Amino acid sequence: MEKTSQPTQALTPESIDTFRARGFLRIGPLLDGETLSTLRDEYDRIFDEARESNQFRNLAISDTEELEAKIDAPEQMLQIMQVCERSMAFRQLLYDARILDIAEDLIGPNIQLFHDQALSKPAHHGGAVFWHQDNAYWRCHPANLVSCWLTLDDVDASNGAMHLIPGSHLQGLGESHERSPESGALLDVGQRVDTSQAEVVDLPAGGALFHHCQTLHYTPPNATSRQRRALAIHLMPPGTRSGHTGETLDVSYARPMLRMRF
Ligand SMILES: O=C(O)CCC(=O)C(=O)O
Repeated sequence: MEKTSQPTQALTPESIDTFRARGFLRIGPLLDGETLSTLRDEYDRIFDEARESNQFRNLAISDTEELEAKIDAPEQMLQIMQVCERSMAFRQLLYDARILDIAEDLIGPNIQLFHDQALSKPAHHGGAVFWHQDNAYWRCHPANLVSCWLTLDDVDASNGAMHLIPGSHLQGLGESHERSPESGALLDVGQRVDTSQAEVVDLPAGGALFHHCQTLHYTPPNATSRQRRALAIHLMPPGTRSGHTGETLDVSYARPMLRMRF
């Protein structure tokens, strides 16, 4: 754990104001070439292993354990939770000052991991992640979590860049997002979203975008010949409670403290 008493200021006051008003902030390039190359290798290894051991989900289809169903589905929105428990490189990334300094400016000096996840849209048949607010699923209190979304490939609208609605974090949709009873796939709340307001954030490989846990966002399918590998690190102040259990999300190997200031 990084232990330091000197607060840093990674963002300008204008950038912090932008995040507060709009619910997201494009950082742009964040990872250096060596880190990017290591993480790409590890990402591919983790996905190969996850396919072999059937330890991944395809969010584009109903929640099934059947490997063939997941692999043979026409659309692939592949998710692996807690890559930081499968790879030291991804665990080390959690403590990266380039990420934590920005998070500190957005959620305060004490930072705990909620969880991380790898989100892969393969070339040609990458599936969408429908419009949603993360905290509609998580129901964390207080709703003061921030996600760092990192891209390991160049990402634009054609291969799955994030679309976000500015200011949408300021009000919840008032309902949780359910899974479709027919397909089990995540329900698209798009019909309740004024998508004309959406902004698309392009990122280079090694780029980062931070968004608030209530910001409405969506990523489109990937029909290009370019894969889109991404990673989301979800961060929270210690003491955050689960709305599902009412319990504090205690510090553990799965949810380590990443930064504390004394
Ligand atoms: O990577 C994606 O396509 C979706 C990511 C996402 O929804 C998130 O980070 O909350």
